[in-house]
Amino acid sequence: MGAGSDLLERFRRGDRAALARLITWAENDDERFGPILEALFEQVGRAWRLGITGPPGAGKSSLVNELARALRETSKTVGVLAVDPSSPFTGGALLGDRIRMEDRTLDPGVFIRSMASRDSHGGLARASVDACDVMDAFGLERILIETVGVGQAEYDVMGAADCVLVVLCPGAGDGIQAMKSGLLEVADIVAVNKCDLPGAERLVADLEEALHVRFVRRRNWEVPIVPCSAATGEGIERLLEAVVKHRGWLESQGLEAARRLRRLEQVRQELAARLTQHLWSEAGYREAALEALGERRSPREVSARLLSDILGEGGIATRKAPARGPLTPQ
Ligand SMILES: Nc1nc2c(ncn2[C@@H]2O[C@H](COP(=O)(O)OP(=O)(O)OP(=O)(O)O)[C@@H](O)[C@H]2O)c(=O)[nH]1
Ligand SMILES: [Mg+2]
Repeated sequence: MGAGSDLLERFRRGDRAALARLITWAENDDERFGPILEALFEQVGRAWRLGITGPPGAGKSSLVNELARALRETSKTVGVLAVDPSSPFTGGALLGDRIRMEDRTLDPGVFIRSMASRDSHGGLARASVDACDVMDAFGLERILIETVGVGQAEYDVMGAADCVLVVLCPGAGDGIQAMKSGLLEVADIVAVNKCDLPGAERLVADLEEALHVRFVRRRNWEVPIVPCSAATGEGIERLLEAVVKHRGWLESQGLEAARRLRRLEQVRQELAARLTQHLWSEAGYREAALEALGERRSPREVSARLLSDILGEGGIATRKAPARGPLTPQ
């Protein structure tokens, strides 16, 4: 891994091009990425990760820009990851984000990266976590992850964050709609952006009601609703205060344990993805399934048969790997 160790050395010296290259490797699921992440992993865990999601056009990028500016005023270094699952290439939306974040891009204390995936949605979530991990290991102290909150892929991406900020704005649907879409369920903090526009107060009131009806308290964290405006700068300080307060709360609840549970979920997803991939493309189960379907059997029956074949005599379950401990050298 000659190229890899050279890259690692440059990364450790603080070379941003090396950081960018590593994220590209993560994005492409390049085989050189794994060993490097492993070598860096001891450095991972110092950064604070804030996920920012919400409907299209709510002002997520504008808020990220404002939050990055405010964080830079407190001398924190900032990494920004804009994840766009819907755009397989660097399309118009991402270009728009780049332009809006332009005033941050000249600052060496800020690293901005857009990411999209040609791969499955699961791949995107994994690549986002990987990208956050390398930014963390690079020494960036605050990581802002932006994604459009519309589907499962985006929620999976939010699984990388310590704190999820849901951005809504007047005109883009009311609080009930946000609740129906499941957005509020992932929120640790709700920002009502564009409070310089009419309708913001009404939205805040709607949300307060919605949050009280269904999610009176999530565990013992009360989700704050913060009116703000990325355009005027109003409320940005209060937003950051809410983030800091949430961090304090999470630490009091056991930050390490919470992070480990998230890692556990990542392992589960990774395992499921790799296992399915293996069964499908290497172990011949795709063909077996296709054949059984040709005999007019239901998908449920076909999966049950395949599963019993996988887990049966000579299959995974009889190898007793878990009892021995999967990570114990044989
Ligand atoms: N009046 C007003 N306009 C805002 C505010 N924040 C953002 N905008 C405008 O809203 C539009 C969308 O802002 P973005 O920051 O791109 O929103 P976004 O949520 O990142 O959008 P996507 O990434 O495309 O989903 C832009 O035209 C912004 O200038 C605000 O606080 N007040
Ligand atoms: Mg955006």
